[in-house]
This record gives sequence, C-alpha cells and structure tokens, in this order.
Amino acid sequence: MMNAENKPLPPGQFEFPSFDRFGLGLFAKRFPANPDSIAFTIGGDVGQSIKVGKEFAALPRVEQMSDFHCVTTWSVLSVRWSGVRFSDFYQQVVVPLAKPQGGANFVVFRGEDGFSVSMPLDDLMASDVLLADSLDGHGLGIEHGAPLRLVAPAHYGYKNAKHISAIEFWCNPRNYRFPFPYPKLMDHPRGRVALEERARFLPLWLIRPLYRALMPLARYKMRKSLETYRAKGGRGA
Ligand SMILES: Nc1nc2c(c(=O)[nH]1)N[C@H]1C(S)=C(S)[C@@H](COP(=O)(O)O)O[C@H]1N2
Ligand SMILES: [Mo]
Repeated sequence: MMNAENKPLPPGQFEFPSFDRFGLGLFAKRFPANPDSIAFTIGGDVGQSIKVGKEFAALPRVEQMSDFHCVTTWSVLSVRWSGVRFSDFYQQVVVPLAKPQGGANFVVFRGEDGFSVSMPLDDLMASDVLLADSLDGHGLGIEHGAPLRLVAPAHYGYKNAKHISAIEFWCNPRNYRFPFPYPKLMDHPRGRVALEERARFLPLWLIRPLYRALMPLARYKMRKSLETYRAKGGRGA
C-alpha cells in the first residue's frame, strides 16, 4: 500500500477506504454549540489570556495534502486540508498578544465536546502542522471538527484535536490530565506515527490488536451519534 509520496504506510497501519468521523466514545454525542464561527481562548501560563475570533482570518493561509493515521491502526491517504500553520499562529498571535511565559512549552488543546489532548510546542512548530478550518475545499463539517481543528500528520489522530475551544501553554505538564476515565497509559506524550508511539509502556504486540479490535465499535458509535444529531437538525451537520 502506497501513500501520496509513494512511501509505504507507517508501521502497524492499514489503509481505510473512507475518512469517517472518529473519536473517543465518551465524546461521540457532544457537538459544538456554534460550529460556524471560530472562537477559542488562549490561556495557561501566559501574560494575558485572550479570545481569538476574527484575528484568525487575517493569518496567512496554506493548503496541504497529508495522510491521516489513527492510533487504532486505520489510515486515510492524501487528505486535502487548508488553514493556518500553527507556527504562524504562534508567532503572529500567541507570542505578541498572549505573551507566554518562558518555558511554557507544554500545549493543551481543549475541544468543545470535552475532549482534550497535549502536545509539546516543538512538535507543533513543524511546517505541516495546521489549525485547519477546511477539508477538500469546503468548511470542515461537524464530523471533522468544525469550526477549527488541529492537523498534525506526523502524529496519531488523537493528537489532532477537533472543535477547538481553548489552547493553553503551560510550564508544568501537571496542569493537564487526559480526559477521565480514559487511562493515562493511552496518552503518549509525543504520539509520533513514524516511531509508533501509540501509548505509554504498553507493548505494541498488545496495543495493535487491542486497538484494532476496538475500532469498529468506536466507528459505529461515532456514526450513530452523528446520524442522531443530523436527524434532530443539529447545527453545521
Ligand atoms: N474534540 C475531539 N477531537 C478529537 C477526537 C474527539 O473525540 N474529540 N478524537 C480524536 C481521534 S482518536 C481521531 S482518530 C481523530 C479523528 O478525526 P476525524 O473525526 O476527522 O476522522 O480526531 C481526534 N480528535
Ligand atoms: Mo484515533
């Protein structure tokens, strides 16, 4: 199986034919109240907590094709995103307006559905990491994280937070914990796909088949919740 750059898939991944809504079951039924407009806060160890909305539209835009790899072993190849490079956002908005403290390099993303995840700032500064508001030339859509999501192709899907409502910059990682009741073991501090950083401590011979077995149920839950949301006329659906 080859991807866009004609390279083999990363270790332990298989190609899935469609790009579907996916996520942790706990958040399946929760949708953002306002998927049409970008509005999130910047907080943590910063000089000034701020709200970001219209400022986002002024940032330079990029489009990219990248592969998407979920930790449960499915991959979708050549997904076309557009949005703003995280590094541009950091340099042009976070640094001048929020003034993060020196050493505030532990970044937490919170989604409006209650999901949250952390990433090291260094990993986010890669040029292929986007705050994306568009997929395949259209607005993101509720299933893929409207109004704004992270796209970090070198990192497993769960590091790619959807429905972003807050981005926090902390000095001390203890200001964050992976969403309860999911075990911390599931949350690798880096989550790099090429190095198969799927989880903390758990061996790959265990985690690969376990996640692969759990995947269909998660997929089903996410699809059913989306169908219910749409049937009720949910916003952005
Ligand atoms: N807010 C939020 N972001 C999330 C999740 C979630 O449940 N809630 N699931 C993560 C996981 S495990 C994956 S694989 C991707 C799935 O992205 P998709 O729904 O666009 O396929 O979103 C990630 N970001
Ligand atoms: Mo995932």
